[in-house]
Amino acid sequence: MVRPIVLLFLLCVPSSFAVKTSDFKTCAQAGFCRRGRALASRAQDNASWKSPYSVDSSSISVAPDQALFTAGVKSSLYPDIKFSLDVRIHDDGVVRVRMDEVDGLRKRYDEAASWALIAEPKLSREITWTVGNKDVRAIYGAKKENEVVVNLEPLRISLLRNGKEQVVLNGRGLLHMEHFRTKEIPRPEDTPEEGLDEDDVQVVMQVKPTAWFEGETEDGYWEESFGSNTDSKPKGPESHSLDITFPNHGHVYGIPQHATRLDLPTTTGENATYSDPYRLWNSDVFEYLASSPMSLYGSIPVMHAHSAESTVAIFNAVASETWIDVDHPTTKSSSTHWISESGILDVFLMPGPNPDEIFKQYTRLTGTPALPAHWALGHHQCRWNYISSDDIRSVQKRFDEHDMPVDVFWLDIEYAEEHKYFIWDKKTFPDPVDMTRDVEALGRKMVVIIDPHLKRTANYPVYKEASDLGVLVKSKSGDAEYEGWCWSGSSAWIDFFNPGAWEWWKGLFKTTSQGDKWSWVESTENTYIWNDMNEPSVFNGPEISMPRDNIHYGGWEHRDIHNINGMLLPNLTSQALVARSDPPKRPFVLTRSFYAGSQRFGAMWTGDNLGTWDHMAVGIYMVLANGIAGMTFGGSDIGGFFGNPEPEMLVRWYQVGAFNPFFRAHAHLDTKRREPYLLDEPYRGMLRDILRLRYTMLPIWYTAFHDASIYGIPILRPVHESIHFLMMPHYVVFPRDEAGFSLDDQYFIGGSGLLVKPIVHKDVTEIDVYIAEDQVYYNYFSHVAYRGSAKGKHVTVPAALHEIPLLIRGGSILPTRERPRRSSPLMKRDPFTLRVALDKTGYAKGQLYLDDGETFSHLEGNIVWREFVAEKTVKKAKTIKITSSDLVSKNLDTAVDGVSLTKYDPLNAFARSVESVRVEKIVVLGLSSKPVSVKVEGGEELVYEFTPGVAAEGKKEGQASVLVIKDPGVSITKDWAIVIQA
Ligand code: NBV
Repeated sequence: MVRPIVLLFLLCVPSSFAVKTSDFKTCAQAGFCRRGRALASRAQDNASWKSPYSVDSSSISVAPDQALFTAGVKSSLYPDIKFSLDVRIHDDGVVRVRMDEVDGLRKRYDEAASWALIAEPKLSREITWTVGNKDVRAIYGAKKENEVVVNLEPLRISLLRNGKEQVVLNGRGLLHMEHFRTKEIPRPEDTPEEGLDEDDVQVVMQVKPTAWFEGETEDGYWEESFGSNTDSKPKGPESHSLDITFPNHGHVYGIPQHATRLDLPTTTGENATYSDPYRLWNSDVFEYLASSPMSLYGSIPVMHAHSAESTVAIFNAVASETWIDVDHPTTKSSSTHWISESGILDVFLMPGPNPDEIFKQYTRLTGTPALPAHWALGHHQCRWNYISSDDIRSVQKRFDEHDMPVDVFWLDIEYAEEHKYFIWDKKTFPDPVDMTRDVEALGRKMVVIIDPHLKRTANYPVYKEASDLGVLVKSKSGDAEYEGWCWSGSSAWIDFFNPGAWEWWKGLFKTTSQGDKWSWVESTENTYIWNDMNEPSVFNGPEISMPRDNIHYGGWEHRDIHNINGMLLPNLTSQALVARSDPPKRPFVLTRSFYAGSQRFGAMWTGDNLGTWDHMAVGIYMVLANGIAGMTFGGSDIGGFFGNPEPEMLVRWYQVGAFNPFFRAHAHLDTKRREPYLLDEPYRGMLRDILRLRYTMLPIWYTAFHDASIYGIPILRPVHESIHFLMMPHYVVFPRDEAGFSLDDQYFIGGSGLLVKPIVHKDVTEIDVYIAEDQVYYNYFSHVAYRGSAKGKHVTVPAALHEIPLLIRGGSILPTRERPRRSSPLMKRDPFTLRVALDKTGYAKGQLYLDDGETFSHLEGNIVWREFVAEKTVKKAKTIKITSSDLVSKNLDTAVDGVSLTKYDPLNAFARSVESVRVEKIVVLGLSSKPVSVKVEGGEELVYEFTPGVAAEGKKEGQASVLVIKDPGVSITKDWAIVIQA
């Protein structure tokens, strides 16, 4: 049922079913990008091109005892303009380079890093700079392997490892920081332009661009129009650009979010895949393309550069619109060019030298992904819109009737009266608290949407209070509230940069009355939040967003902060959810817009995808790219937001979703209902199996999330190397295997050893999976053993519609819970199964992390964290012993919130509460012969079944042997050993 109010707003969005590219700028339509690219092509055409920027050697100052030096920088273009440079080396080897304009006509925005970083990084005390005539340099690292060199004239900064350049800044001489200037005085014969006041014309500096470098004309300096919108650009030109070269790395990844491959295709050079640079400008792109460098909802300016020798990464902490050109001048090198509209230059160089170290370096800067509540890893059922509280009840009933597990029901914007978020539409949701209680009764939760636009009407308390507090974004005059058009009609936006908004926003989510302040008494502690439209999306704004000359707290223009604006809403909302209960519970906030550091606040999804095979595929690459940039808790709308997927596509899409960290089905208002129980057989049964599979694997997912929250390792890892439990994406897992550097359609789940290759094409019955090592991999379902090769090998894995290509890497132990339940909280006391997949030497290892799944008491040591090891005992080589022991974290420098988990009491309150939870089955794959005895050490003989392996003729693969040990009677919290005597 579509009510009239909805129809009204549907008219506001384009009606065709393909992106309207004309709604969004190309580089050529953005003045500063055009200028930046033109500068690069002038440089390319000029063999004697030399950067005009140099360090003023008389100004170099080295901080005593610290790896920090500052200097003045000059540009031969504008001798009167001063810049400052500061280069510092953190105690973990990360190098930070900052450049700003000094004593300029205005101040440049310099706070982007402060929103992304968790703390001011500590500088190394062990490094000293050597100041020479031509350069300033520092050598550091345990083996003195790293070196930073700052060449003075022209300015060029490089980071070397073992004498080889890893990253070079301004090596191509494209560095440019457009200084603030005053608009040129009009010539007497010209009519003074409207809006030009006396101040504008008093100070006249040399404003003509320096032709060889800046071009002939003032291209788009003072005002720009796009469509029907005009950007008044009161500060004039202030962009900066920088070339960042990776002379020894042929692959670059990251800079999400774009709908493209993980190994970033080129944007310049002869065979460029795309003609425009990658754009970072958080945007609500309606029906986005499945392959494009266009901006999407979130922006993380983080790039990894990789080669078989090393990995290095950069984080460019800029919040304004940024375009990035990517090229590979040779197959072994990458060159990139970053062009940003405003702000200072603030670039972090992460030396690696491998992806594992990069993740640690990056998460030390911006934080680890928050450990979500356990239920958040379950299956989420969403739709725009469930139309009433009875609709929710009946959907819940039907899931239960069909034995399909689900943890969360979601409500989109139509729950809110006139799209006044928080305020229930009582015609359709007369009893919101009762409805939520009905959902809670089965351990489930509700997620409700709260968009950032506030309907401008005095009878809406949230708007009224925000307006009274003066915490709304202002229009370009700086005085009046900005008014734009969104779902709620005439709307205003909270300025979360204003600290005055913070406590007030947190108060709104209290479920009890707060006196004269409005609070959400019609919600419960199981009402969680979805933040959409936070780019922000503004229907009548330029490029469906806010005017760049809008004013935020501190007088900053929207252009300066746009890409971080979206992260503030989930930041404050997650704090609000923590603050509403005592003891606090872990928050859940889904955000569409994000920036570096957003991983601290919750999950993201890839927005309004289409129900096409291409979109299904690109969703995987996007989740991987977001993951390596820290935003690990991600997923795409299952089924595609737009369209009506045929049953085959829907089945495949659920298979993809079940192997994404965030597993949510969602659909547009105009689509047909497609809840999994609505499908006919055999599809319905297939969907039930997939949902159940996800639930059996929740212990694996939760352990992986815990890893990520501690170590900063992405949850989806495009494939992996070492025999230890910390593993990653193909280039991360096998960093030396060139054949896998572009692989993004198969990946490992956390450190579990599970390798999955979801099917994203129609009519597939089998598929090639790449195994990068000489190791045995087992089919999760059939136990067929595939043998890889040190040179890399493709194996063929069955993939009919009901089958998911899912392999267990030899050497892994996987904990699962195999009793189907309606929701994950109902599984809390269920027993575990351990799948032991022996490697070619008869060894395997795995881990299991458990806690109460909802509070923060895990930070006080209320956890169960076990390591399982299966190995041949030294004395009796024919015995395999599977042991369970407490896992002690070995690397604690990224401990959560400063709480070290090195030691925890194995008899802590949580562990005691689950000590009766046992292992009900152990499945051992790959034993060479039938055991003569299987017993718990020091105990009775156990019941077991053994099915011998069958080697396939002429091939190295065949059916693995399977030993099933029934009910070994051991507790999941205790130490024990099971001895398998061959
Ligand atoms: O709130 C309605 C939708 C939502 O369902 C979707 O997931 C968001 O990405 N929302 C966008 C606004 C309108 C989209 C056409």
